[in-house]
Amino acid sequence: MLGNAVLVDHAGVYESKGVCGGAQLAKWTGMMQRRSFLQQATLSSMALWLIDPCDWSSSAPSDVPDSLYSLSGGTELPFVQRPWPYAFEALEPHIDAETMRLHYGKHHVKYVEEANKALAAAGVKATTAEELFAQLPRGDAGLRNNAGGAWNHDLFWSCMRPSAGLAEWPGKLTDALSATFGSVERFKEVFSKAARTHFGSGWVWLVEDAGQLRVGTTRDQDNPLMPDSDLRGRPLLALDLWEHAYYLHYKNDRAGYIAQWWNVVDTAAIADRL
Ligand code: MN3
Repeated sequence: MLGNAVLVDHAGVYESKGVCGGAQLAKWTGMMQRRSFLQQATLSSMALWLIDPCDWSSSAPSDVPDSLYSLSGGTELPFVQRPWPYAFEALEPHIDAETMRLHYGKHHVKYVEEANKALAAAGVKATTAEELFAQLPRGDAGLRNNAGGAWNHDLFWSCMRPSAGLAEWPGKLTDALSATFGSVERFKEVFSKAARTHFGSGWVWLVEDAGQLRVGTTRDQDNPLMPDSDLRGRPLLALDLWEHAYYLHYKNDRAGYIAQWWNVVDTAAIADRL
């Protein structure tokens, strides 16, 4: 299915053409005249998705089968890479377009392909993400890393949205983070420090575990749904700490990447997972 995705926000209007085709790269065009028209139409300054058949937060495109990405979602294997929902340039300057093209179009594609091959070869069946990761043997590194890579990146994409950082943090998320960490700012400090100090490749997470929010990291493509990972819980927010996620733009400045990433974090998506 092809379609146009239009995002209206503080910064203007992004129009993506053909992004739902998956292989086609979206083209970003700033359309200030249209922005002005839409603003005059008394649309909120909050980000709004319009005419967007690819919006992950609403209904999925009808020709994309459910895959095992949702938590306890009753979906099934194989993994299917969901269409990229907006222009790759739309996360700039915080996340550059070339990094996104490679990350989504090469790295994630490969994880999905290899995960499906390995899962089929091993005869693994699962109907939820929890069920899948609960049964992956630690000894099968290929299976574990590729299935983790397929799933983790899908969550990562859904944690970001153009200009998301301009929106206020949802009240229930603010309350939950404040109850655990003291404040949203303190949570961001804890999360960022964990990300900066993680050695080597991996991920940093905000998880919910038995009613408690927790921040921690995992190695390689491990995730908190794996029983023997370094962090356990239900993932609410994920940040990719592999160098391929930032090296083209930030080089060795992981701290800079982490600091800028907050500008594209979709806090409404985190709140939805609470
Ligand atoms: Mn990655």
